[in-house]
Amino acid sequence: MTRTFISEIKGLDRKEVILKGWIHKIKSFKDFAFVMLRDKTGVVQLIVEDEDLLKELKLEMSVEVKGRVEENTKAPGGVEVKADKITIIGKSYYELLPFSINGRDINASLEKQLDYRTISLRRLDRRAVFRVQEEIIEAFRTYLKNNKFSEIHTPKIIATETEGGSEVFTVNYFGRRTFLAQSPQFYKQMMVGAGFERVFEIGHAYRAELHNTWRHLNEYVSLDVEMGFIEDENDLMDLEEGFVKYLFKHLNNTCKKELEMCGVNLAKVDDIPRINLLEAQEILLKEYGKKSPVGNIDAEGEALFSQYVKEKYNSDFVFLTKYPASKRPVYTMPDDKLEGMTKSFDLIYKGLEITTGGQRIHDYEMLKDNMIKFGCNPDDFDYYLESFKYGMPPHGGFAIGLERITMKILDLDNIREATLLPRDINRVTP
Ligand code: AMO
Repeated sequence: MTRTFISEIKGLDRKEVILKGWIHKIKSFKDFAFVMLRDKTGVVQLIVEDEDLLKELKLEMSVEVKGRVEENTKAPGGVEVKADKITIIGKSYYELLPFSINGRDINASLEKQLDYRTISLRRLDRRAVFRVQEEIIEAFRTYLKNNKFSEIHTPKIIATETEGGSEVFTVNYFGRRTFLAQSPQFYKQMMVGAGFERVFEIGHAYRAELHNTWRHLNEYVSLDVEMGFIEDENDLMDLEEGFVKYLFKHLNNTCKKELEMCGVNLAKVDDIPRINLLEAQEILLKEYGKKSPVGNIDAEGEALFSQYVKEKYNSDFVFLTKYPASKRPVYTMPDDKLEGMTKSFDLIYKGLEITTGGQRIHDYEMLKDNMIKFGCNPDDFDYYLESFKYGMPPHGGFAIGLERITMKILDLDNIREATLLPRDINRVTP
């Protein structure tokens, strides 16, 4: 007899089954007990009468159950299993669980939940976050493959920084100073030029952020896209808007139970407003008296502006466009109509930046000149620049932070809740 998953027992009335899983809850009565058994697909009620066995059972042990399925409208989910034999196959060695796995609330700090990550993930509501995250990735991959994108995997140990700034980890590579990739930026562009035309990557990115905030990690998953032969950055915003629409439909189809568990209702996404950064700054000043830093909007401004967009356009999303060249990396394409600005954008979702993107400089001479203007030595980037000598097409792309979009979709308060095993300034274990 092979193992049956809990999700498969409905409809097997009176059949013998073998189930495997963890002891989720025990409710004892005079002559028997209801033992809730949990596996990756759900929870089912077992009826256990063997008193000696019941004395041995402890929450979270793993067990194998041989029993008979009984459909019963009074049982949770309309089905239960009369257990004939339960074998303990994974013993427990704890005295007290660190927190509740079967209760409505966990009643433990986020730090404690992360310290005991494999235990907190046993909670259905904590694991639901990662079921949703898995489907975000699935949707990203399917949507892009349907649009002729190829999946690539690029190195995370790299010779030069790609995003500028000081947020870069160094790696001692056989005595040579190298870096952990802040993003696959250069390689995704190079692969467009190598003939793939349209590429995407789902991979880790590293940022040596010195601060501990609700929205920053030191290692995060970047959903990267790069597309050749574009007209301008609007093609990229069209692509991302199409993805978000597809994603919400996909999640409503595949994660109904998990969204419900997290108390989330995902409304259909309409067209996303595209607003020039300077205009957004003026609106912030006029409507909220909020001053913005030169060429940017800070976290408070992002939250206020989202509020404005929600009221005016009934949208949780907004593209901010045309950031100044001084605030964007060296590879960003300047805007030919707006002096000092670039063909770039951010996507803000419920008050948080979840994406940066834009058109890139594809002309070899122009890119080399821009590097000099930015104070970089083009020789350090020869491996990157080389690919621009052979007819690099106009191109651009964007990157979505996986944990950020997961956090916002599920209305979580801290990015670590949407990270399986977070790396932050204080944490490198588990
Ligand atoms: P950027 O640096 O803005 O752009 O990063 C893109 C997106 O990645 C996420 N992100 C982070 N998430 C968690 N913790 C962090 N420390 C962190 N840093 C960034 C955010 C952000 O919007 N190469 C460009 C993208 C491109 O133009 O294609 C880049 O990396 O969601």
